Amino acid sequence: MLCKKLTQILSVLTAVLMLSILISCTKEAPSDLSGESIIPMPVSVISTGKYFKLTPGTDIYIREDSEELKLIGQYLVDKLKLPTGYDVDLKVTHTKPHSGCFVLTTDPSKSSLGEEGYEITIEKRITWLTAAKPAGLFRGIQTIRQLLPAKIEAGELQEGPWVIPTGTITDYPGYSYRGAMLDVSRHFFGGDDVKRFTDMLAYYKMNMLHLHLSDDQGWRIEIETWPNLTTHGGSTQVGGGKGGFYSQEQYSDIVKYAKERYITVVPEIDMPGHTNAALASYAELNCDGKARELYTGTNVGFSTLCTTSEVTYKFIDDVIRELAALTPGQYIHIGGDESHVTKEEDYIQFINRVQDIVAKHGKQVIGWDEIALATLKPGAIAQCWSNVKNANLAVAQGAKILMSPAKKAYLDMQYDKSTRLGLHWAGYIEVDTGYIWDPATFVPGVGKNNIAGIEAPLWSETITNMDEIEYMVFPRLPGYAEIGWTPAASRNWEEYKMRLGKHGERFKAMGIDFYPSTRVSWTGQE
Ligand code: TNX
Repeated sequence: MLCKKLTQILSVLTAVLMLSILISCTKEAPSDLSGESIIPMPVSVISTGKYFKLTPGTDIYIREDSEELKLIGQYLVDKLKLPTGYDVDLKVTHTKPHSGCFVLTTDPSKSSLGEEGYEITIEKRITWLTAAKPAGLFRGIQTIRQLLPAKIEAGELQEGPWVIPTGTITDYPGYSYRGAMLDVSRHFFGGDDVKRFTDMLAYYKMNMLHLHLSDDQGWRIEIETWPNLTTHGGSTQVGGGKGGFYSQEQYSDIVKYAKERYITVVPEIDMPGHTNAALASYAELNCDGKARELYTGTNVGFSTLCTTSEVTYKFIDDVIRELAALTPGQYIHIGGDESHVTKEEDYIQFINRVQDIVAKHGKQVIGWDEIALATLKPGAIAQCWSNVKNANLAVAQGAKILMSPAKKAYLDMQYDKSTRLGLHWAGYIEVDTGYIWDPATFVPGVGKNNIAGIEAPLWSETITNMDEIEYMVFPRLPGYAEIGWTPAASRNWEEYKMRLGKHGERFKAMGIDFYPSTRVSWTGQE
């Protein structure tokens, strides 16, 4: 009798145990690929309902023995090795991959994916990543990172399991220019900070890093023919700190780091206004021949190069020549904003001449929207930040527009009245405000065909260190990345905020000090 009861109890217990194992297994193994929180949202996701699991034997296969593919493969190896503790190897081979492996292939017949598109087919045994070009493989790796548990981003050993739901993702960007700007002039940020910033852009598939290298408060890039620009002009910053600058070697190291992440650095030398640091370094750049004092305040619009003097153009020719030699990308940004003390006719003549100098050194011009007052050269891009009339003027001249409307896309704008960093001259930009807009309809008369893409600038009058950069950049940056990548018809705040909420854990795993906006519910937050 007792024995029978015991057997009954035991069998109930076994059933409960089995059930809980089953439940915990399903929990450990997400099997709906289309329910994953990928940012930017891919163009197409098809779920096949099973899951792929990394194993201690997981390796990365590449099919071509090229330095470029090896670097990409190694990047994925490095992302997986430490947190999983698995001995992940890079294998250059055509042999059949074993279970748990990733296979990375470039396939020119997939040209419809474009320069940066990719396709991921996740099967139970193997994950296949294919792209027409290496850049596409790199973008696809970011998706793979986001498909793995958030702790894959932790800098130390974590517990598995490491699973990805099966299915197929086909993905490519809507705009070819998707970037952010870092102002390293108002406050200087060293190479390591810029690299960390670059990694953040890479994670969200951005491809352009605009560095604002000169302004009234500091000149940050070594120019060998005009050495005082940095020794004197780079010696301070807003608030009077010691400033700093990049030697050409240090700068090249940043450019290389970005290039390895398929990110193009766009260097900006702001002129003819925003030039006090240069005017303080060389007396001959001033119309009155007198060097200015260094400036550590935050006013704008008070400085100008002497646009009517030939020395100025010799100076610009030297600067652009040296900068172009350090720049593998096609663009040089010439600023051109807020030249309030330059006469309009002088400004126009100046911008026209500087465009010729940039062209002579083999590069294309980007400038803030005011440059549309001049005669834009073919290929020039006007960066629309404030004046929509200028954007229309630029389009009328056949130029493309880079969309950075301050009201929507300025990372230095405060989230709300209580934000202790940043400015609010263009308004407060909560995370939803930053997300809910479409570049292709924002300026009447400027449509998708006129637009090169989108850029979110971080001006640094109030930003002094990496923590503060992170606080202003996150959680807004992923939204700008999505606007630049994902078709407008697939973007919806209510849905996006759920995905963003899940990225809170990723920010934490990466040690990112983000603003925990109350408009998003952050999962994994105590
Ligand atoms: C306007 S945006 C500026 C910058 C300031 C910024 C502060 C633009 C082209 N010029 O000089 O840093 O506002 O938000």
